[in-house]
Amino acid sequence: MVISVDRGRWGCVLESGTGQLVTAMRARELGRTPIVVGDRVSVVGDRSGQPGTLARIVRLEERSSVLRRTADDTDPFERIVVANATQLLIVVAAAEPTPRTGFVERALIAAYAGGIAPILGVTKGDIADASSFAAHFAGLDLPIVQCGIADSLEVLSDLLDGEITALLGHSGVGKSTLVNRIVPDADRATGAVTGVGKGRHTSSQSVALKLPRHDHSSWVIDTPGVRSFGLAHISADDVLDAFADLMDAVEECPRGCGHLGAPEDPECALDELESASYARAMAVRRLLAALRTNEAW
Ligand SMILES: Nc1nc2c(ncn2[C@@H]2O[C@H](COP(=O)(O)OP(=O)(O)OP(=O)(O)O)[C@@H](O)[C@H]2O)c(=O)[nH]1
Ligand SMILES: [Mg+2]
Ligand SMILES: [Zn+2]
Repeated sequence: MVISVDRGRWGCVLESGTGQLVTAMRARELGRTPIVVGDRVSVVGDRSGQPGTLARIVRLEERSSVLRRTADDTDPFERIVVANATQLLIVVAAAEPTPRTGFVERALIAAYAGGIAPILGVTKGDIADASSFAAHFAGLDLPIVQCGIADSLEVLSDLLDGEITALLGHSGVGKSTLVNRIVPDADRATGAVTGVGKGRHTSSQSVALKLPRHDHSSWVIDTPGVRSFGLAHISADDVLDAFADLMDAVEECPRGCGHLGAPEDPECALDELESASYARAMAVRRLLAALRTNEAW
């Protein structure tokens, strides 16, 4: 498993034997194939992990999930943020920086479209109350956990068990601070937010860290703060795919339905749903509307 990437060097943890950490380069035959944190790879050559040794990545395994983003919504160039994550912990601060619904909506879209289960994590509950912010996302079956420095991490810890969880959020929301609490020897650098409540982009690389004292193999992936989150190439159906009940319903939609409801899509079958499915459909529609706004936030 690739746990770090830095200027043409991949840090890999071997699955066989002792879980040795080796540094590897990408074999020439792989060309410029992107290899990202979370990827499963085959490594040959010197796998001792001794200082100064360099192994070779010769094969990239098929990915079970991908979190993708583009610089903005018109950018044709997709970047894979992490591979094989099973969960996405979308981290927002109750304040400093101010939470933005648009960012969370975009992160949710990327998670659903990428086959990754989202969780909303709220930090800095000690300086502001984020309950009205979190209420925007009711209806999606989205777990919402308080995980600031003043909160117990018991609930989050249960959610992380046996999973590969990538953290995603603006700079300064407290991702690395949280990772240091979850993995006490992670030693991730953290940086105070500026006077205007913006992060300093302290973390510049993604790193996967194994959780201690968990029965099942559990990982968290700290990522650099995102500035923009473009969603080029994601369609309404990619998002609906994450919701079996909604996917069934939209089979009845007219061709080309964008599922937004009236006035754009007056005959959308999501309008016919009832109770919890209807609530979920309306929450997903709010996400789809965010996808239509065509802005990187
Ligand atoms: N009051 C308060 N401060 C917090 C909390 N969590 C983190 N901080 C502070 O917020 C600042 C930013 O934390 P980081 O962990 O560096 O944030 P990050 O999300 O990793 O930022 P980038 O690496 O830049 O993306 C630091 O000064 C932390 O001490 C919290 O729950 N409450
Ligand atoms: Mg950080
Ligand atoms: Zn429809």
